[in-house]
Amino acid sequence: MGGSGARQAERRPEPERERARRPVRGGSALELLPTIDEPRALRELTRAQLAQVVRELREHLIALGSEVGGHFAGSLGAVELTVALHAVFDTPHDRIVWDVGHQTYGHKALTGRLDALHRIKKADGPAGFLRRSESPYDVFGAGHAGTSVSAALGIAEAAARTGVRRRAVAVIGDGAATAGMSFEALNHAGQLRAALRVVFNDNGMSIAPNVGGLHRTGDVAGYARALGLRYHGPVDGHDLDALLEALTALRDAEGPTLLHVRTQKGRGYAPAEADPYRWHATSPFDRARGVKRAGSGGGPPSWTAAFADALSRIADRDPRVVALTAAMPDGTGLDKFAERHPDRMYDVGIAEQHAVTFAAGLASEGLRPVCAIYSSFLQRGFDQIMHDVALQQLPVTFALDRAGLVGADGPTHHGALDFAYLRPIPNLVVAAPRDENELQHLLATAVESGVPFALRFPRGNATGCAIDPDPKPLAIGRGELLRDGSDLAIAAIGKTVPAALAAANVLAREGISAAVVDARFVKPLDAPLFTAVARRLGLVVCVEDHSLAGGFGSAVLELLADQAPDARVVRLGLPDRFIDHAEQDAQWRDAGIDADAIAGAAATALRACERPAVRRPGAAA
Ligand SMILES: Cc1ncc(C[n+]2csc(CCOP(=O)(O)OP(=O)(O)O)c2C)c(N)n1
Repeated sequence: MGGSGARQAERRPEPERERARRPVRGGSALELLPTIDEPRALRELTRAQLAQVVRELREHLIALGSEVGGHFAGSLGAVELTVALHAVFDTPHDRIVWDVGHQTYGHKALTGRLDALHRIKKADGPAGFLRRSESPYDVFGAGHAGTSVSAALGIAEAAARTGVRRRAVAVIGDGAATAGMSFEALNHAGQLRAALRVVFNDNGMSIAPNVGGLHRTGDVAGYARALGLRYHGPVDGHDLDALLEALTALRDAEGPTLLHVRTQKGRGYAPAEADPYRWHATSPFDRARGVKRAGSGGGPPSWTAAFADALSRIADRDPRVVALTAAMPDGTGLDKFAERHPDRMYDVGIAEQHAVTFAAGLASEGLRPVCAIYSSFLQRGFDQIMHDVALQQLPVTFALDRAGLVGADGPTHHGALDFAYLRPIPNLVVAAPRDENELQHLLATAVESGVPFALRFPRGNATGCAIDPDPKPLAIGRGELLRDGSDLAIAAIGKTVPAALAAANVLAREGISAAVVDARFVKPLDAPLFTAVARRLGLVVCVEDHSLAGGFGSAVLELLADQAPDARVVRLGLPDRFIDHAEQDAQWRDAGIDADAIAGAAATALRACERPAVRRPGAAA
C-alpha cells in the first residue's frame, strides 16, 4: 500500500461504489458507509445519518474481525469517537494523531480504505497500525505507544510558527497514557501553551486491565489541570450527540485542552465487551458463538509459553526471582507465570524505560529480576540498560520476545536491532537459544550468573524438542559445533540454527560438506571455536534473523578480522531497509535466511572461493 494514499483517498467511481453496497459477508447491508470515501462526506450528513454510519461501521468491523481477525476491541470502542472526530474536525487539514494505531480500523474505513481492510496486515494490504505513506489521513506513523502527544504538540507548534490555522489533536488511550513520553509531552504542552488538543480515550483497559496511580485514582481532571491543561469531561463516548458537542467545544478551545472520553472496549460485540482482554486482538472467529478459530492450529508450544514455563520453574527454586512486564502480561507469557507466583510479577504499564531501572533497583538489593519485554519495545530502554544495569553490573535478565521478523505487525514490531544495540554495551551477556530446551538452560544461566544478561527468542511456535526436567546453567560464551564438515561452516544463532542444519542437508545432497555452528552467545562470542573453524575451513557463512548492520555476522567479522584474517565471511540477515508486514515465512524467504536461501548462498560462496583468483587459505587441509 506504500505511497498509494492519495490515490485511495480519491472518490471511487460509481460502479465500484455500487458494488461496495453489497451486503457484507457477515450479514446486514451497508448503505451509507460505502458512500463515505472521504471524511468530508460525513460533514454533509444529518445527525441521524451519522448515527447510521456509526451503526454500519460497528457492524462492518465486527464482520471484518470475524473474517480476517486483527486488532479488534479497541476499534469497536472507538467507533463513535472516530466518526465524530472526522465529522467535527477538518481532516486531513486538521491533524488527528492516533496513539499506537491499533484502534484505527474505523479511521481507515472512513478514509478511503474500506474495501482494502479485508487485506489488513497481509502483504500489500493496509498496515495494522498507521503509516504516513498509506494515507494523507495517517498524519503521523505509529505502532509503539505513547508518541501521539509529543507528535501532536510538535504539529501544533509548527502550525503556530508558520502561521497556518490548523488544529492538532492527539487521541490517546488510558493505556498509552502510562508511557513516560506521554507524561513528558503533557508537561511540555502545559508550558508551551500551544493549542494542543488531547482526546483521552479512557476505557480502563490497556491490553490487560490498565495499571498505575492515575488509573487507580481516576483523577484525570486533577492530572490535566496540574500540568496546565484545560479539562473537559468526562463525556460518554458512545453518546454520539454528546460527543459531537464536546468535540466541537474542543475544536474551538484555546490553549492546551484535554477532553476526557469514557468508552467501553469491545462495544457492540458481547463477547468482547465481556472479556476485552482476550478480544484486544483476535484470529478470525465464529461470530454467532463468539469462538475464535485457532491461529496456526496445534503444533509445538510457542516460544512465549516455553519461556513462561521455564521462568516459573526457575522461580520455584529461587525465591530471588521476580518478573516484570511493561503492559504485556499475555504477550510475554507472564500472566501464566503470575498464576503460579501471583505476588512475584509486576506490570509497570507501558513504561519500558522505567521497567529497566526499576529492575536495576530491585537487583541492587539482591533480587534477580527478569524483564520480559519485546525486542522492539526494549529499544525504549537502551540508556537504562547501559547506565543503570550494565555500568553497575546489576544482575538483571532481559528476556526479549518477538526477536527477529514478526510477520503481520510489520516494521514497527520487528525485533531486528537488539544484537546491534546490546552488543556494544560492556558487562552485558547476549545470547539466543536455538530451541526451547536451550531457552530454559540459558534462562537459568542468566538468573544464576549474577551478571546483566539478555536473551532473545522469536515470535511463533518453538521447535517441539524434548525438555530436560531441570533448567541448568550453561558455560557463558561457549557455542557448539553441531555438525562437522570439510568444505565450509555455517554459523547460526537462535532460530536460524535449525534452518542452518537443514541447509547443510541440502548442501550434502549436492556433495558439499558443511559444518554447522550454533554460536548461542553473540557476546561473548566463542572465540576459540570460531577461530578454529575459520582457520580450518576458510569460509564461514553467518546467518541471523537480525539486521546485518551490527548483528551476529558483524560480531564474527570483528573477531575473525583479528584472529583469522584470511578466512572469508559471508553474512546473511536483514537488509538495511524496513521490512513490510507479511507472513513470517515470506519475510524470512525474502530476507534470504530460510534453508534453501542459506544453502544457495553457501554454495555460491564456496564456488567463488574455489576460483583460482581468490585465495582461500586453509581449504586444502
Ligand atoms: C512501547 C510499546 N509498548 C507496548 C505496546 C503494546 N501495546 C499495544 S496497544 C497496548 C495497549 C494500549 O492501551 P490503550 O492506549 O488504553 O488503548 P485501548 O486498546 O485500550 O483502546 C499495548 C500495551 C506498544 N504498542 N508499544
